Amino acid sequence: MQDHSQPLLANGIDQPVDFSRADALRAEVCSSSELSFLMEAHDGLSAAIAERAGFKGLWASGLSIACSLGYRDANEASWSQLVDAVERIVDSSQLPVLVDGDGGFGNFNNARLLARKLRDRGAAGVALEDSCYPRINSFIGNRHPLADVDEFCGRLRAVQDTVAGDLVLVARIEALIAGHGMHEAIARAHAYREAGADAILIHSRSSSADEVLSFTRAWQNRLPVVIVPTKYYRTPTCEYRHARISTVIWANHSMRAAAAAMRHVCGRIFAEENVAIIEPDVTALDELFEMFDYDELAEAETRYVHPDKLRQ
Ligand code: SPV
Ligand code: MG
Repeated sequence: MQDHSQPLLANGIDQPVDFSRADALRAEVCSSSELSFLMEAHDGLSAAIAERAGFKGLWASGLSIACSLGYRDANEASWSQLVDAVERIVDSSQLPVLVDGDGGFGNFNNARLLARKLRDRGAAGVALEDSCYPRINSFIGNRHPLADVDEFCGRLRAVQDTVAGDLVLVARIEALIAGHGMHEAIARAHAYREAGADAILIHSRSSSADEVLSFTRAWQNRLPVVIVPTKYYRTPTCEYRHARISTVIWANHSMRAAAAAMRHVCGRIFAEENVAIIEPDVTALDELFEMFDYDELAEAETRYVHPDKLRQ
């Protein structure tokens, strides 16, 4: 198993630096006074592309990873499949990765096992939501049973006792999703802070940011606030700065972009029975070779392969 306490180059070569990816994520989510952004990734390619776009951190989205595997976001993928996907994301960029851990795949014991495995694969943080196993994507249907507060606090405490300092722990509140209102959301935020969370993710399915912004006014940044504006996407980002929100997660947009692009390209190729027409729409092979540093491989071959056997 690789030691991920230090960042890695995309090709897995250690790079000496003096802080870990968890430190980098903590700086983004917990310490920075600037608004931070985490970009969704669901595989190595999406991670590498997000890094090149300039993002400082990644969100390993449960929805997007499930979609890319052909599963529903309903705990159909197992915790070990999630951990495997996260490893590819981690190895394909140097960015800190906050992993969507759903509810932790069970009770406190499953949650702490998941956290330990994510830490071992190089994740920088895990977000755990106060849902019941099996859970379903927050935007589907109206039945989202909330976990008992004390039981969920036990999950958070178990994770902190297992990986304290090695992973940033984000407690995600589903009270607004489940229709329980602001009072319940704030009460849960207090409880999760007591239980050792490093940040609070307040989730909302509203098409306006009003309820998230009213949460931040009541919460007063007792812990940093993370939001996911998938449904209230029209809100200008300056409103989040004004509300002193810590971190915005763009939660699923690379996966949705990929789905749209694949649908377009497949449709055209099927109709045309030819690929000439879509060549300008697809990434050049040389760009992909450059992204994954094929030059490094060629250079390594000159050191490790007998000169007579080198590829021309
Ligand atoms: C995910 O990306 O899987 C999330 C965020 O949990 S959302 O789908 O918006 O609930
Ligand atoms: Mg999710």
